[in-house]
Amino acid sequence: MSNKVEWYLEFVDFNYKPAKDDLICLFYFEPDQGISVKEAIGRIASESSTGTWTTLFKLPPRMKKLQATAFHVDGNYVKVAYPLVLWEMGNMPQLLSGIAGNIFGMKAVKNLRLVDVSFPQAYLKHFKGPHFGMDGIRKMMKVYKRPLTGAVPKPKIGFSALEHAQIGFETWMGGFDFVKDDENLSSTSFNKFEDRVKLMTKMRDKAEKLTGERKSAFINISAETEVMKKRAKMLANYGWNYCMIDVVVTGYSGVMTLRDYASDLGLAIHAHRAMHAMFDRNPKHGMTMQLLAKLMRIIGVSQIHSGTAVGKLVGDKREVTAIADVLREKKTKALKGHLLDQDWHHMKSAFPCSSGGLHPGLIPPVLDIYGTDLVLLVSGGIHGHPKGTRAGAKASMAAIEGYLDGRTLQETAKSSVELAEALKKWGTMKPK
Ligand code: CAP
Ligand code: MG
Repeated sequence: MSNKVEWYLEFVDFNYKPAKDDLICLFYFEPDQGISVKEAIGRIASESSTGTWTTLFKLPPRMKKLQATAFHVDGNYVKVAYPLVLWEMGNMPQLLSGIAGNIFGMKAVKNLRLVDVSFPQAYLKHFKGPHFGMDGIRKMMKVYKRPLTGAVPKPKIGFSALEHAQIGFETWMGGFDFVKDDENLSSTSFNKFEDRVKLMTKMRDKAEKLTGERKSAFINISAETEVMKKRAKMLANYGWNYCMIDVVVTGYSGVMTLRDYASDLGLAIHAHRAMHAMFDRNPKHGMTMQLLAKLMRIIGVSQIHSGTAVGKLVGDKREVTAIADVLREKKTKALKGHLLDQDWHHMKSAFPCSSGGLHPGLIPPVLDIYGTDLVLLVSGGIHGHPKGTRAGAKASMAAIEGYLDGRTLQETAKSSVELAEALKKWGTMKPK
């Protein structure tokens, strides 16, 4: 037996040519003091695939075929190829236990960030992706040329089910398509899920009758998986076409189960990303938001929060654009340090959802970034309107219409009192 203790360098090969079915990961890494680049990337490839910290007494014969290979380094970025056979098909948690697992706690790396993953068709084909796609959702809502619009009743939690539904009614009557539950509203003593669904149904029917438009809601079913199924069933029974899930906190398995369950009931899935900033905010460590969005498109949500670049929460224009790309395109093009090439094959598109600190004055810059294929949520920015929710929604709809007609906010405000009042209160301020 040799005296060799470590075998990390066996996981590095700069001449390696990835196979067509390899899964490629792009990491940002910073070796700890005293650790060379080669040692660091060897550890990343090793610990995320087949290796451990030391050489072993006995190895089964297939090890070479299973191991990952760090094959390309560019500054602090490394690409690692993983053979398909390492992975269980259709099992997203297993994949993340490898590529997003132990390696993030290794002492040998000071910082490590999983930037993107390029999935081969052979892996993707075991997932269904979104059930409706952006076209399907537009058809369902009968909204074709403008962004879909929605709002969360604010304060975010505190209303009774009836008060909530009344605010919802005002939101719909102002011209919005959707009313959204807030991420921390599920079923509380003062606003029970069942009561909310029943009252929202009544208000929705009334609003649809009065406006002649399709109205819907993202009602939050987040809970234990069996409870989510029950809640989704109830939504379908009451004629809803959407459910909402806090996808990070309910977890990949829960979302995977609900993807099929909700689709069978005819429900689209609105994915809220609460908790994402715990792992995607530090640009040097964790995992990127564009990758979370990608994983959620693969599993099959219909839309996911993607940031505003100008609102109250983190996420700059580059990130927002990358997220929109991985959700909407048929092929995502590589972007240095941000994205890898991705062909989406059979998978339908999903909507990005821009939300957080928006008001009518910020609608033009958001649409400049996203174009019209998005779900736009303006919440505090309608309920804080000097004349109330309905006027706030009208102001936002006017801002959108004006933008699409090529008018400035000021020009549009001449024919919309509601927009004029909104601009008087907020102008184009960017909240913090
Ligand atoms: C927006 C929101 C959303 C955030 C989530 C909130 O309300 O309801 O949860 O948009 O962030 O509670 O902040 P406002 P993100 O429009 O009143 O800010 O979309 O970035 O995931
Ligand atoms: Mg919220």
